[in-house]
Amino acid sequence: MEIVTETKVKTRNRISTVNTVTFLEIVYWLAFIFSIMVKCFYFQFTTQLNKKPFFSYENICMLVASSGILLIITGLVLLFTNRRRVIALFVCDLFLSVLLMADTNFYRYYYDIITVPVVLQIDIKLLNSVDQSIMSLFNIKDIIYLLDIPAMLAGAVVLCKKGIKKMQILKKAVISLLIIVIGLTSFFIVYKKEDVYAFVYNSNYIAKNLGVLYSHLDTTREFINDTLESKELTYKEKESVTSYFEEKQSAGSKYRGIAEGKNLIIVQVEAMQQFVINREVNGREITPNLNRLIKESLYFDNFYFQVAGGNTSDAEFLCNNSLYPAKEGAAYIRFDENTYYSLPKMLKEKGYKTYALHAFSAEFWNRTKMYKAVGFDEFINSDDYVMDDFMGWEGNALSDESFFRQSLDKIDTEKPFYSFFITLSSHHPFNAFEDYEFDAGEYEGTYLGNFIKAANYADYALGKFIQDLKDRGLYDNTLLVIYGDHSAVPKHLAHELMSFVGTEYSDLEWTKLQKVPLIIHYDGFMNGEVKSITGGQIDILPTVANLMGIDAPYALGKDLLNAEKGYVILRNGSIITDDYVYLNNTREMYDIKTGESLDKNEYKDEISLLLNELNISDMILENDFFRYINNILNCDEKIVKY
Ligand code: GP9
Ligand code: MN
Repeated sequence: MEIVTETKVKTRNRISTVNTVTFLEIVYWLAFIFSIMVKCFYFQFTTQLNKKPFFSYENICMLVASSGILLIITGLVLLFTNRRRVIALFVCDLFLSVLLMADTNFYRYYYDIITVPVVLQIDIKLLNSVDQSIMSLFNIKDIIYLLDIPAMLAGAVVLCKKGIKKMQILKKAVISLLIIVIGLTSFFIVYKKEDVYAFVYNSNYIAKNLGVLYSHLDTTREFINDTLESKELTYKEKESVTSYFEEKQSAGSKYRGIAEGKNLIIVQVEAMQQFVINREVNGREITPNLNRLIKESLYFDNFYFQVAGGNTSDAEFLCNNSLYPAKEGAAYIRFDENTYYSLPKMLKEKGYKTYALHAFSAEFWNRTKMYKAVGFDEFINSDDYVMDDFMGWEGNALSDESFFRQSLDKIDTEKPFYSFFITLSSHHPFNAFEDYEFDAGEYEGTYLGNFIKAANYADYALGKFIQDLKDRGLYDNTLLVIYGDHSAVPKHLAHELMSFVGTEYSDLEWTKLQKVPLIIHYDGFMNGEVKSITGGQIDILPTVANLMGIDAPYALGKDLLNAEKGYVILRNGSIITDDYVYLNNTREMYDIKTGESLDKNEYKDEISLLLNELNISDMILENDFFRYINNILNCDEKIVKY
């Protein structure tokens, strides 16, 4: 009798332990789903991909699609056996948390989500160079990504110790299938409603509408397709690229060759946005030297940066090749063995010596390799400079002043030359300028205030450089081009910039602020003229080529001095023209002057035509199109037919 009771008690105890463990495991799974959902939601809003009110139709769609993807992941993890499934769930939690945290920081700087090509281009050694920049992008609230990790770890340990309940294979398969089906159904209900591939692929649009998790799956699928796809263009693709260039009419030849045979100096200025030009703080000009130069130069005041995942390197790429940046990652890293039809190569054909100068590690952005492909004869980098003065970035980068001072001695000025200078001091996060002598007034101590100081310093160094050119007798026989590489103020600090320029935030106003200055100086040429045609960095090559008397038959950009209509296409598929702004993230369209909403359907054909430039550029880049062209360096050569 006693033995029977004891067995019953033992069985009851075992059942109750099993029930407790099952209960604990269910709580564990729910905690996983809840915490990842909260993190995804936080990501969508901290990046401002999605906006308040939280429960708008758009946000609910994003939420449903994200939960769908998360359920699919959960269903798949459930297929692991016993302890493995709890460990797998914890690993999943950890991986997704770290990924979302990295995405957040990456997005704050690059306005994009991390993709496989981006991960493949990370160079751990060079990460040290940007650690301050990365750290400055952290927000204390980002701790949300890590809050559950200790509890989830403790949960996994407890569950593994107590012994996970073995599940029958069939039962497990049914539950997991059910979860996956629910996940797939909720995802596809939303997916069906979205025209995610209308006009052009845009990972931000996808992330905004279907959630960051799906955006990752989508870009990874895209990467796998690209990797498996043949690198040979199909006949149809070759036809579309060749006919694009054949049909692209030269808009005219005004001012052709006015600087023929002269030297060419292009200076790409780090993070120099246009809003500091001709602006004062506390009665003092931020950029007095550039303002003075503009008065004796040709100035473009509707000139946008077009960079993507390659940031500074993309600006260089746009300028020297007149191609769009890569769809994913940096062209400098992914396509460093391509054949390019570049500005240095064109000038070399004319007997110029070509130099790229940048006082930083030669490996950064894979410049050594890429400059060879682009055709620079010499790359003068940090190894070639005496590190005698430090300013700005990370506190250990050569100052722009010293960079310019030393650079001109390294160029053979006896022969015609093209020198491409890339400055460095005014690099994000600008906190090295906190104590810099320029008084930023009410902006003192703010991010924007520090940028204003950095811009003032960059301007000071440029002023000295211009004086040096004059002293050496180079100023009057050189075509001097100065432009900024990309933005300085990230979107999450938009409020600082909006209050500085005295405008209310709107997507349209923010977009219109994404400009950089473009200054072209040539002795006596259009001095003091301001051109307001809309353009971007891709237009530098054809504009400069025309002034230097060179043909640029394979440039995707336009000659800003001959084009009739201005426009700029951004890598994310947004378009800005002289008349309107089309935002591919929101699919909204506005009259650029009045801000009035426009019906995008009325412009559908024009938008598709303009966005075709991105496809042409991608085909050229991804399939190394220029290697098909005979005699690449002979500008008069016709495109070969296939
Ligand atoms: C480093 C410099 C910075 O060489 O060009 O690049 P960024 O971080 O601005 O892309
Ligand atoms: Mn830069």
